Amino acid sequence: MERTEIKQWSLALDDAEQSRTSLERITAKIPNLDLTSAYDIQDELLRLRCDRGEKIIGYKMGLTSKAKMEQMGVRDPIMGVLTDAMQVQSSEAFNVSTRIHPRIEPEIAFRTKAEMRGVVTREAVLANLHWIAPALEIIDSRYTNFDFRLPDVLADNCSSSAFVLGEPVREWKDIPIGDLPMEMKFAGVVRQRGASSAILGHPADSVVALVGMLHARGKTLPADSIVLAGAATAAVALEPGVDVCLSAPGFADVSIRVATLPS
Ligand code: OOG
Ligand code: MG
Repeated sequence: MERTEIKQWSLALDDAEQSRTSLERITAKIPNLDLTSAYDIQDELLRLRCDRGEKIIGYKMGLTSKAKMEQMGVRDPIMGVLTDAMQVQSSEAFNVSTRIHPRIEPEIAFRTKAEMRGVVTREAVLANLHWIAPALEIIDSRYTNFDFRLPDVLADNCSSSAFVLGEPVREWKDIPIGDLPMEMKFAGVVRQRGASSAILGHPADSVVALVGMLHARGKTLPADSIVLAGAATAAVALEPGVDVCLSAPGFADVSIRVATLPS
């Protein structure tokens, strides 16, 4: 794809996000959009955000569980970039009207220590962590009806929108990270129930996959990155006024207050 076209699509996606107006997936117009161009659009999109002062603080993996692959109809894991502007504090209210059609999903977050590159093992990932925390990710596709193919979602920075981290745990050796029950509640009622094993068999393997995917693009995972491993269950649409909470044994509950629409 031509440089000017890469720029145009990144501007269109950025504008969709800022104006909260969805657009038709790119592949409806360009059915053979290749993955390299898709990642180039993602890179350009991040450049626009960084030009506005945002800082890259980590990465997210997506479509790493069967539940998500089935929900979205895309069967390949994807990676996107997290910026500081996407992080929401549990104490703040999240206003749904600042997004197009936000959904929420239960995740595990890692904070890595040293830079990682190339082929790494699960053990190497687990030995290179500052902490592990439960997390809620709010995704918001810039495509109408969340209708996308693999290249579209990559171009759209994998529907990244916001995330809230739970209390980090530094001494996690006694917590079964690889098979952790996870429950996402809406106003106290369980809406999704799953386990961290749904995330590529073990959520640390999602970091392994991320480092491999970055390597394939000539990149490394920087030191001190936050990584969201991918949702353990399908995502659920946020509802104004309905608070969402994620419980996982060994961790404090993490919740997000969802504000009602402004008048
Ligand atoms: C793509 C983002 C997927 C996950 O955890 O699987 C994702 C989407 O569902 O719109 O973040
Ligand atoms: Mg996710």
